[in-house]
Amino acid sequence: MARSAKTAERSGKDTGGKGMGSKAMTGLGRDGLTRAYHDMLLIRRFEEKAGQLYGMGLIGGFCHLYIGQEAVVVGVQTALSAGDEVITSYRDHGHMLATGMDPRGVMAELTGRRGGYSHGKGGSMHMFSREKNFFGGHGIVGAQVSLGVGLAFANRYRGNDRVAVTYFGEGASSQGQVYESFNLAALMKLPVLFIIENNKYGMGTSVERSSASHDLSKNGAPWGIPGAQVDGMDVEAVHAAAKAAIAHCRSGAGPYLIEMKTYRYRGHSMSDPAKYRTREEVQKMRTERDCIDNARQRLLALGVEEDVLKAIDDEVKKLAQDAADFAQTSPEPDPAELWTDVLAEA
Ligand SMILES: Cc1ncc(C[n+]2csc(CCOP(=O)(O)OP(=O)(O)O)c2C)c(N)n1
Ligand SMILES: [Mg+2]
Repeated sequence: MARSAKTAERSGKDTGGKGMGSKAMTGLGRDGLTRAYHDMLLIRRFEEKAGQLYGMGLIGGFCHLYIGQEAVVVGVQTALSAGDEVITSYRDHGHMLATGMDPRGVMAELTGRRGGYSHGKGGSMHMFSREKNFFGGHGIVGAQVSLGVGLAFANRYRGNDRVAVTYFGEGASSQGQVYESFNLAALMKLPVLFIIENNKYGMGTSVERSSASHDLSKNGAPWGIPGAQVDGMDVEAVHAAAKAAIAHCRSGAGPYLIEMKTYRYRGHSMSDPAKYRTREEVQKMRTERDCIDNARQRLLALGVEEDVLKAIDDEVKKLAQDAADFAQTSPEPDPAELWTDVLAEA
């Protein structure tokens, strides 16, 4: 297991950068990579549209965009099996779309409309889908890590073979409850995959300034949790590492930790003074390391026609526009619903 994750790490590093196409990997295969390209592009276009709606004043409250990080969630999702569970932070729109949730329902939740996943009462950070095994959407930094371990505990208790994937940022990775969660997961050998999305910054604090650990994949080492560091801008490297890690978790060997080295292009949330990094740094990542451009180059190198990629571009643009239209026409919640769906009666 550890060896295959390391291999994924190496291949991610080897193929990182602009010229990826020339060293095409076939970790996902041509069809799988085409699908991943579609899914990453859908997230990007959806998020761009959400940014526009926010600018028009149609989205209230918080809104954290996932632009730049798409390869992480898409690469991991391609490695999951039916029934596996996902939980994440407030930067969650990409995770929802990757699990197959309907873009209309997600966007309508952002605009606070009745057609949204939480009937317009949850907003960007609070959406769930039992059907797709998506457990939110959490605004308290690090809280989803403990909850993800709880999901894994429930699976162990019920005797099924499901794996729970819990995503969190590198900022959250220094939180106390994360280490409590590591301890319990390792002690009970729970089937949980911890994914640290290291996009280099908490709100405005670089990881160098917030973490004494500089290889976050080793953060579970005191509890014997194996880890891998992966190029999170390379969807195939993410897929390969996640596949090996999930097999480890499902085999009963306990938790696994992957640090995905990624980057967010937009601000932390919609208001961000952006004083903590230079424009050049962002631009360099966008032009040299973009996960979608790189997948595109690789697909062309594999012989996929420009026309096929153009059709995907057109399709996802339509899906994002359709979601935006729905999110503006779906009615607002009825005031009579103020107290419904607030508490679950057990
Ligand atoms: C317990 C708690 N402390 C502080 C905050 C405020 N806060 C919101 S996001 C954030 C930064 C988290 O950074 P990271 O975990 O790297 O995730 P990213 O935003 O980069 O996805 C902070 C400090 C919070 N929501 N919850
Ligand atoms: Mg971060």
